[in-house]
Amino acid sequence: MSVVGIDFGNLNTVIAVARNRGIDIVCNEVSNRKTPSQVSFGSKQRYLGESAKTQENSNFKNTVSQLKRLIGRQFNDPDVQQYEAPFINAQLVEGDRGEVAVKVMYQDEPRVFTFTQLVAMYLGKIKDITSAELKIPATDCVISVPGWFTEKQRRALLDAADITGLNVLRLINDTTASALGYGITKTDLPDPSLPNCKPKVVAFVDIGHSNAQVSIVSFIKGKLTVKGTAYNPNFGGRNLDLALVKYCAEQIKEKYKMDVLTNPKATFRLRTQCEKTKKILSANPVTILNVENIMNDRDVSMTVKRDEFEELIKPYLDTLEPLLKDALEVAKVTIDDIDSVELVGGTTRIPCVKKILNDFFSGSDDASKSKLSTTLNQDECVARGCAFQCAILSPVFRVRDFSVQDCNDYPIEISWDNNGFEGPVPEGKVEIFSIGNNVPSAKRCTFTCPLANIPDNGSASCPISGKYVYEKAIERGMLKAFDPSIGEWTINNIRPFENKEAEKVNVTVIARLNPNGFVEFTDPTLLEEVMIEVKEEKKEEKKEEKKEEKKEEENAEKQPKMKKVTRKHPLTITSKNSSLPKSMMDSYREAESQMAAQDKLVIDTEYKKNALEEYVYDTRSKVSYTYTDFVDPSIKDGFLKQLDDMEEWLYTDEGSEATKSVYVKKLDELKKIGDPIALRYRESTDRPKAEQALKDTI
Ligand code: ATP
Ligand code: K
Ligand code: MG
Repeated sequence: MSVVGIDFGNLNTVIAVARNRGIDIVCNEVSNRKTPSQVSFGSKQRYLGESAKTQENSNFKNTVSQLKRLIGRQFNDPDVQQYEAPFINAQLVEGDRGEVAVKVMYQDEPRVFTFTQLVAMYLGKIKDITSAELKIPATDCVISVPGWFTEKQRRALLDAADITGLNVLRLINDTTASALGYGITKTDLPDPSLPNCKPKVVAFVDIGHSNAQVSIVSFIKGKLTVKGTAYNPNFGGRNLDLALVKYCAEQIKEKYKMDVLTNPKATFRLRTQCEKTKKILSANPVTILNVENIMNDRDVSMTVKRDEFEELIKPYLDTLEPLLKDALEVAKVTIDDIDSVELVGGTTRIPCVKKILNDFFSGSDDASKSKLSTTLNQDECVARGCAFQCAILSPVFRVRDFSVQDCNDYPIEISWDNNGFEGPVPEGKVEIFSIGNNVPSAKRCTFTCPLANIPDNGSASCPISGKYVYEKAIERGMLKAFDPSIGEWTINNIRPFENKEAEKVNVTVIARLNPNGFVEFTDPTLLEEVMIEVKEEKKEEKKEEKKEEKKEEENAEKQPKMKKVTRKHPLTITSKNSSLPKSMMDSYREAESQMAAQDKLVIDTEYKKNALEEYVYDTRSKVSYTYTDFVDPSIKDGFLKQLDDMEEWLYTDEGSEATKSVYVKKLDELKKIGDPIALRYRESTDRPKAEQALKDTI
C-alpha cells in the first residue's frame, strides 16, 4: 500500500512518499523534484507533465495549463473569462454539463475534454511517476487543495483522481498541510498537561503561481487548530507575470513599433520571458529581458529594474495587508499573538513581498524583530504535509498521531420545505456552519412534521438543500462567480410507525462538515412517542415511576397503567451532490484507459523501432569486423546488404511510421541470420576461456 502526498499546484506538482525512514520527495523521469501541471495533445499521443511543457511552444494551441484553476468550474462563469482565459493557449469551450472544457486537435481530430478529464490524465502521470519510484502501483494518497475551493471543485478533483485509479484518503487544504508538516516534526510544542500552557501561534502565508492563502494556526503537543484563514484567489505569480507582460508590451510598441498583444503566440513568448525576468529581479536590482523572434522575425530586448517591477505590481501588493488583517480577525488574535511566520510558495521569494510580510508581523521595520522563519522548505512542505496526513490515515503505516482541526471558510446555509415541516427555526433556513466553524464537525437538527401533512396510509419526505452564503463569501474576497449550491437531500418514509393517533412526528438528522469540507447528513431518525402499558412490577421500582405517571393515572384510574416512551426508527436519506453520475464516470474511465493504452503503444512502438535501429548498426559493424571469421562467406555480402536496406527503410515514410508488430517482425528476420553468427563467435571465445579455467583448477 502506498503512502503518497500530492501538492497539485497550478504551475508545478510536488509528490512526497512516506517511508520508514521519513518523507521523501519523488523525482520525475527527468530527475526534477516538481512536475509541470500541463497536458498536451499530439497527432499520435498525449504528452503529460514534463513532455507537455516541452511541447508548449511548438504545439501552442494543443497544450493546456491552469488545470487546477478550471476543474469544477462553469464555462459561462464570468471569472473564467476574466481571470483564467488570459493564461490559456487552448480554445475554451462549454462542455455537455455546462462545465468549462477545451477543444484541441488530438490524433488529427478535434476533440473536447473537460477539466475533470484533463486533471485525470495529469494525475495518471503523477501516479505513474510515483509507481515507478515505489515499484508498486501508487493508489492511496492525500491531495491538497486551496482552502477556498468549493465543494464542487473538491468533488471534481476526487472524480478526476477516481478516473485514473487513485484512492484519495482525504483532501487537505494547502496551508493546513504545511501546518501539519510543521507541527508533527516539532518536538518542543507546548504541553497542555503542564500549567500555564500557551499554544504556539504560527501564520502560514502561501503565495504560489495563482493564489495567496493565509492561515493562522495554533499548536500544542499532538494537535493543531486552524484558527482563521483568508484568501486572495487572484493574486499569484502568474498575475505578476501578466502585469510585467503589459508593461513590456508598451515598451515594445514604442521601441519596435509592433503590438505583441495582438498575437497570442508572441504574448505567450513574452510571458515566458517575463516569468524568468521576475525571478531574476528577486536576486538582482536590474536585468535585461530578451525575446528572440517574438514576432515578424524580430528580436526584442529591454532593461527592467526591480523598482519598476515593484511599482507595476503595487495593486497586488496593496491587497496583502487587508488579507492578513482579515485572517487575524477571523482567528480572533492580534499581531502580538503571532509567534512566527512561515513563508510558503514561490511568490514569497520576492523581496518586497517578504518585506511587507515582515513589517506587518513585526509591527515595525526593525529587522531584528522579524518573525519570518524558514523552518519549512517552501516548495515542498505542502506535499510533505500531505504525505504525513496520508501516513496518519493509512492502516499500514505507523506514525506519531497528530490531530488536525481545520476551520470553515464559507458560511453554509441549509433550507428545507417549510410547508410540510417545521425545522430547527421557523424561517425555513439557517446558517448551519459559519466562518471559523470547526472542520470536521457535526450538529443535530430536528424537524417536526404534523400528521395532517402525511397522506393516509402513506409517508412524507423532507427535502433539504444546502448552499454557500454567496454574498458573505464574496465579501471576504472569494471567487466572484462560483455556483453557491452544494447539494440536496431528502429524508424519506416519514410516517408514524406505531402511534397512529399522534399529532406530529419528530425527525432528527446529523448535519456534518466532513474532513474533506463536504456537507453531509447522516443518521436520519424518526422519534415517535408511544404509550406503553406498565406491567405490575416490584414495589420499589413502582415508586420511582409513580411521579411521572401520576397524571395519567388520574385520568384513567381503572385502565391499565401506561407510560410514555420515545421510540427511534432509523430512516433513509437520499442525496444529490456535484459528483459526476456513475454513467459519466464509466465513460470517462473507458476513454482514459483507451488513451493511456494508445500512449503506451506509441512508447512501445518507439522502443521496438529503436531496438531494430540499434541492431542494424551494431550487427553491421560486428559482421564487418569482430564476427568476420564466423560468417559464412556465401551469405556475408547478402546480409550486409540486408542491413543497409533496413537502415534505408527506417528513414522512409513507411519505415519511420510503421506499427509495433512490423518492427518486431523485421527484427526477428534479421536475428534469424545474425543470431547463429553471434552464437558461433561466442562459443569460440567462450571455449578457450573455459579450457583455461579448467586448466587453472587442475
Ligand atoms: P498554486 O499554489 O497557486 O497552485 P504552485 O504551487 O504551482 O501554484 P509555486 O510553485 O508555489 O506555485 O510558485 C510558483 C510561482 O512562484 C511562479 O509564479 C514562479 O514564477 C514564482 N517564483 C518562483 N521562484 C521565484 C523567485 N525567486 N522570485 C519570484 N517569483 C518566483
Ligand atoms: K507546488
Ligand atoms: Mg501551491
